[in-house]
Amino acid sequence: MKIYGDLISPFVRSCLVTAHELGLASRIQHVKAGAKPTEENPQLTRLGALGRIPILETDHGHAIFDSRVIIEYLCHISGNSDLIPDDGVKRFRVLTLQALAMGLGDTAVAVRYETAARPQGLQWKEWLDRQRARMLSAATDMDKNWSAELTQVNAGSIAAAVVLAYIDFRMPETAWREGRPNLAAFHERFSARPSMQATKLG
Ligand SMILES: N[C@@H](CCC(=O)N[C@@H](CS)C(=O)NCC(=O)O)C(=O)O
Repeated sequence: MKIYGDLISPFVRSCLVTAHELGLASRIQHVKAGAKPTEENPQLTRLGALGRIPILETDHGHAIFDSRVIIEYLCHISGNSDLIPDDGVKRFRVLTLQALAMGLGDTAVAVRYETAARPQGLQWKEWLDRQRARMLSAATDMDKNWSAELTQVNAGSIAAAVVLAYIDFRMPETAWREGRPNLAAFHERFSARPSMQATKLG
């Protein structure tokens, strides 16, 4: 199977980290494909109308997206129920942490587009302020309320580690560690995992 996308995308990297954690990495070909906010990439829209990354192409030629569905697919084909547990309480805690982290990722990517891609003079300061405040609120929530889930390897902790690394890479001025010792310690510990090292940015 193939995963299309650029590793810098936190959504692409989350899928690849998941593949490593599941022992599936050798079965996946990573096809480098970029998605710009103002340009269609026909290689991507051939597979999925939205033309966003990541897209997974199965060995049967079916396209699967978005990242959360790809992650669920990878868990499904490997018969793994640790990354997304079956047990109801655990399952929805993990999926909600994943939604929190991916929501932080959506916000960070939107801020990146607004600051790096949108022409100067057209940028919307109040909107940027709100997105930056939202990013810090999400980090505070992770620091305070998710320590049990963040000590495990699951779909939520993978997304959290990857999205925080994206923020460090793209917007290092974001002081998300300040006053958030639990999250900072989580990130340092998780970043040392072989799955993170094998998909390192930069
Ligand atoms: N919810 C999607 C988000 C994917 C996404 O926003 N990808 C970005 C790259 S980080 C993209 O394709 N941007 C190009 C565009 O939106 O036109 C997922 O989880 O896969």
